[in-house]
Amino acid sequence: MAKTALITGITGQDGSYLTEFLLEKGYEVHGIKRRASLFNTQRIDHLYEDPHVSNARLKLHYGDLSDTSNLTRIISDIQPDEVYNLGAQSHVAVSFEAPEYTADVDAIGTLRLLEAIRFLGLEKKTRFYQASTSELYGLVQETPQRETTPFYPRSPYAAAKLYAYWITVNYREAYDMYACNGILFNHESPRRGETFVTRKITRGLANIALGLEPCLYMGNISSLRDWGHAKDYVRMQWMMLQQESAEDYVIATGKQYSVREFITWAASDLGITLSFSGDGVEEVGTVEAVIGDLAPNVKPGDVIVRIDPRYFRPAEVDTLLGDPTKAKEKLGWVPEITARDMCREMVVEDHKAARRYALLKAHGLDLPVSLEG
Ligand code: NDP
Ligand code: GDR
Repeated sequence: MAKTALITGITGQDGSYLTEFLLEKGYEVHGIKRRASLFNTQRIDHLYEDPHVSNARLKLHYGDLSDTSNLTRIISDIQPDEVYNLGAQSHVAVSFEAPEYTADVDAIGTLRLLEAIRFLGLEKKTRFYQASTSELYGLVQETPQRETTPFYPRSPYAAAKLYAYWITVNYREAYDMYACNGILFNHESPRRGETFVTRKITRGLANIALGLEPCLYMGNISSLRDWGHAKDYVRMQWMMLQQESAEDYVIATGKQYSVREFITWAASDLGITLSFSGDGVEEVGTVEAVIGDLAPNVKPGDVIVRIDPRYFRPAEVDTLLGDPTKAKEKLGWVPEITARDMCREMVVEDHKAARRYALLKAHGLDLPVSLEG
């Protein structure tokens, strides 16, 4: 019998890669999507089969992590073997603007799912994965961060995820549920949301290269992150649910780079040599040289990166570096894609998109490029 999985957040970056992965493993995959006024399933459209086909293995349900009865009904109907709770208001900066909503969805939403599983008597059948985060470490107490490093959340998002982390541990201990936390460090891909820093950079610089945007406006570019590829990380989410006992794992690469370095990589993938000068909000990125034909609209001397304090956060997480030793030793997991290669892949995809857009523009179809960051 094929296993059945339920994924919250199926329309997001990780949801789409996990769906691909589970379908390939033969699972029947159910996903919860939110009702939106525009289509929001672009990341999984390539996987979606005509629902009128009787053996379709991907099924979508309308729902929301803020809606208890809806979650309970979906879980009751599906009786899943595995639940992956990836749904969240996942943007740290946005959580300062919408703290209560973030707490409701990211913290209480997790409780709603766990309680639905328990209430329906599925606590011995259904395995539960919680998308925990390196943001829990916030103001870091130890470097590198591992499973035993104390938490110190620095945002409403991280505080909400702290509750979700502990309620998952609590349901494991109180009800003997197979429930575990993946403490995942930042992971990216060409499917990353456009307002997270890596994608903002690759998309912004590709647009600048083709004359669609004048300049990239950034926040704290000294910030240090441990970036991996989402494809490597969803494999680990599944592995965590296939063990004899439920445990929590740090998933990271063990390597750290600054946002400034990532900008330099992305520029270089477009043939642009960039140098940074100035301090604080006065810092700028200036073009030194351009080689090749990927950036016809950029020339030496152009300032294409500036700092805009609006992207600074009320409380910042300056540095994160994970220690994935436990995942390597216990599960044999090793990340296969480096941050540098991932950056290249993202630039290639965003440059393709920018070229398509520039072509439309050249033919009089001038759609607005969103400059939101
Ligand atoms: P995304 O922001 O790409 O996706 C979030 C998903 O959650 C989307 O499908 C979104 O739907 C859905 N969602 C948002 N609000 C609700 C709600 N109220 N009810 C139901 N679904 C909702 O995130 P990622 O794929 O990058 O991350 C997946 C999970 O992993 C998140 O929980 C995130 O916090 C966590 N995480 C991510 C890391 C990363 O670096 N990517 C690292 C560590 C943890 P819609 O498409 O309609 O917006
Ligand atoms: P993060 O990711 O906050 O770590 O959360 P993000 O890519 O948003 O920021 C990383 C770092 O870059 C700095 N930064 C900027 N960030 C954004 N978004 N835009 C900017 O213009 C900018 N300039 C500098 C940030 O200040 C920060 O230090 C992500 C999310 O996916 C969470 O859901 C997840 O839990 C964590 O990663 C691990």
